[in-house]
Amino acid sequence: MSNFQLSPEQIKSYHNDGFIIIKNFLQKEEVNKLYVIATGDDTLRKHAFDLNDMSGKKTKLTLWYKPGNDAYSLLTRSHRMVDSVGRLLDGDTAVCHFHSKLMQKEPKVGGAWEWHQDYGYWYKNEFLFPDQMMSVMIAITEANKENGCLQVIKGSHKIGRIEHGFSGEQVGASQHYVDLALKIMQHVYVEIVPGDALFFHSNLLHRSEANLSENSRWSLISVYNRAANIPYNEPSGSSTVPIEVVPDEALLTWDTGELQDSNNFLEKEKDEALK
Ligand SMILES: O=C(O)CCC(=O)C(=O)O
Repeated sequence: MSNFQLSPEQIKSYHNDGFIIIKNFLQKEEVNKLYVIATGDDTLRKHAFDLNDMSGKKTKLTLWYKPGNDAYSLLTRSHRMVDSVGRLLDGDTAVCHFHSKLMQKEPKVGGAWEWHQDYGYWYKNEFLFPDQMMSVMIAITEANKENGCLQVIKGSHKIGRIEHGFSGEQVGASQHYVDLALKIMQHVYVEIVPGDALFFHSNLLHRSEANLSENSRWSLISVYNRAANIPYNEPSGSSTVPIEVVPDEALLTWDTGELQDSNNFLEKEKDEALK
């Protein structure tokens, strides 16, 4: 999708609902290239860790802070991503990359995520402005109800930050508030196909169920922040470094490949912060 630009209606939907889905955000060849690189990527595998859900099922993920010239980062740094995020975030300082993660929800074993707001995690990093933070999920494989696609509560970002407590190795939002939200707001299953993108606000309530299907559910989630939204308790430093934007064609035309150790990975055993 060359020269992509969000429409005023899409921007309005994001503010009303807390999310937008952009179909075919990536071309088929782009998502195929990402899939081929991701499934053979030794660095990705080396830095992957498991996160237990409440029932002990494991979700595998690899998280890095520093975008480089690997295939995932060329997408994260692409004009269409950074420009879209810049149109959705509050504020006017530079768009920065906080972190990206490759979610590897494997058949039969891939675990669930409890209802949470991402800002439920990031609040403890002492970011002050949730409207200046958001995530973009890119489907690398199909995501549907059977393999544990993301679920969201439409409009729940307007509630503001909800209290979070520990839930297994994850952080979960107060069930009482989730139940109240579900009384009046729509529960949406985000069923998407490879190349589709979901842009969502840091306070949008979301969850996913375990992957009980025969198929993997892989996705790339990149998190963005405004340069002025300084985290006072976040050691990586990445979230206030302006992104060096690359053209949309870079993913297909540049000589690119796997992640590098220089991407600065989160190692679960060394670091308590999971996001
Ligand atoms: O990929 C999923 O199933 C859920 C991921 C998620 O909720 C998150 O990373 O905040």
